[in-house]
Amino acid sequence: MRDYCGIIFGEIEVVDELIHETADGRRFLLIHGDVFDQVTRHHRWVAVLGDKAYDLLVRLNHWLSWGRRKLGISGYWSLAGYAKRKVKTALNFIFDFEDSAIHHARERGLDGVICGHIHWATIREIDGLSYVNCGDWVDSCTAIVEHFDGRLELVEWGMHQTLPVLATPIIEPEHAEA
Ligand SMILES: [Mn+2]
Repeated sequence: MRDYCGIIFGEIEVVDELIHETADGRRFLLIHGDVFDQVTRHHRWVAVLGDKAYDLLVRLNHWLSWGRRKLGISGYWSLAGYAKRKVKTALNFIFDFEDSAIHHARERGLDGVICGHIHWATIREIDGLSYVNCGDWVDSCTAIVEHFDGRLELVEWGMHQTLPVLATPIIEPEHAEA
């Protein structure tokens, strides 16, 4: 997609990254996040293998969902999500990714980072900065919304209830004055 950077479709401009200021004055680095992924950066073949495995899990889940519906079990359940929660290496990968993203945001003097890439939705505080991941729309079906007061919330498609917001607004003195 980087080949399309700079292209504008109506009100939508394709950019590599953006500094987003929320309504309450917090500054976030808005970025896809692959730059924080040591695997895709240094071990291309592992990334390709992982991509194929993920595709397979999403496909298997399609049949599993069908079976669950036939059995009258309601609600969406993600096999890939289950695998990610259970496999220690996957969790370590997620934590390394989050740390790398937060480290990058801190170096740039920002309040946090909003990214995606790893298909793992969350809003967390890490060492005083906000780590926000929108997840994905192919399996977990999650997104991040900003309320008019600047509060960020993780929303899940098809769920009546939304996940609790773990990020508390951080207003730095310099932003409060503005
Ligand atoms: Mn990606």
